[in-house]
Amino acid sequence: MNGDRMTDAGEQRVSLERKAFYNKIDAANCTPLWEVLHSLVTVKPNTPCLPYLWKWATVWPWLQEGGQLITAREAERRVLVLENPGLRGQTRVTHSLYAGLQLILPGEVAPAHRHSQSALRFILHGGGAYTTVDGEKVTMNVGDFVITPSWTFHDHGNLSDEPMVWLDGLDLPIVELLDAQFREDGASDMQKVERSSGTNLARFGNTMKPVEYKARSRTSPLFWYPYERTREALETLRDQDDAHVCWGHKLQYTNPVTGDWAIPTMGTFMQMLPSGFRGKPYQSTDSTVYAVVEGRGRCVINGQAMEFGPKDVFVCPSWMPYTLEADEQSVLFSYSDRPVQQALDLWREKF
Ligand code: GTQ
Repeated sequence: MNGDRMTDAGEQRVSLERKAFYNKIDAANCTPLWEVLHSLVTVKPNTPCLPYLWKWATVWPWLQEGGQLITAREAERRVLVLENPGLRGQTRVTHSLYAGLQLILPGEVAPAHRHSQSALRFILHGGGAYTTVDGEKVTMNVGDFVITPSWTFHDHGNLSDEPMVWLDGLDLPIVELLDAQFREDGASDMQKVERSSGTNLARFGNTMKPVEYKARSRTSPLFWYPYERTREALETLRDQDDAHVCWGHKLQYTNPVTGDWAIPTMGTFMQMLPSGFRGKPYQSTDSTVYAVVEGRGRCVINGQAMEFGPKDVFVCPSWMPYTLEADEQSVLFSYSDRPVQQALDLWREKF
């Protein structure tokens, strides 16, 4: 034999010997690393996640149809899950995150429960529904970002006369990966309301905090970020600053007390792309879910253009370069697992 080179017969013999060895160790739940090493430790992210865009015009009739088939109370949460085409059957929009569109019809209640998963709500359609988080009730309107921190009781209801739809973002796959799931039903469908809309904003929404405040978790104690304020900030930045070549004007939501992420597992952002904006290619290791608040444009990724308009949701997978373009001034909400990756020194970006 000369180095690694073998005769055909020699190769066949080695291959049979190895197979026999693999079979033998397989019986005791052992397996050879060398057969899988390069698919495990890859040169760059090898995500099964694919780019995809859900048009509001497509899903809105289905949400309404779902509304005829089951009540919010019976469903507990009446949600159309946005499942990534590369991850079908896994109830997730990226490898690490969940997304769904939740419908609440006038007069309906989604009963109180709590779970260790954190949730974000981003309001896409309608107004006047509420969510109560640990006894604090907030009314939600289009463009508002609302947090349900881990292990807080929450029930949702709609006292308005129009259907309401919001995007649910949860860290379900992350909590599943860590086998740290817990859930509990509330004692009654609706929690007793101790404080209402406005109180939360007054306590934490003015770069101040009550002197007696003691943090109970890393999640922001401010859990209602009204669109009005976010939009006003973005308009001022648009008028004052140059747009970033990739992302225009982009803000990240923070815990106002610590300055850290609003939710420890999910980074949340809002950005404005000026009319006519043509972004440069951008890539990062955090697969990102975008929801369109206003405007029209496209996300070009993998040689394809995902044309977006109001209330559409689209996803950009890890490390795939993409560009954002706006034909009209556009406002995009987004979320990703960036806080987790940064906490573990894993996050990278390139542009
Ligand atoms: O509103 O509590 O889309 O528990 C998925 C799981 C929403 C919620 C979802 C949930 C909720």
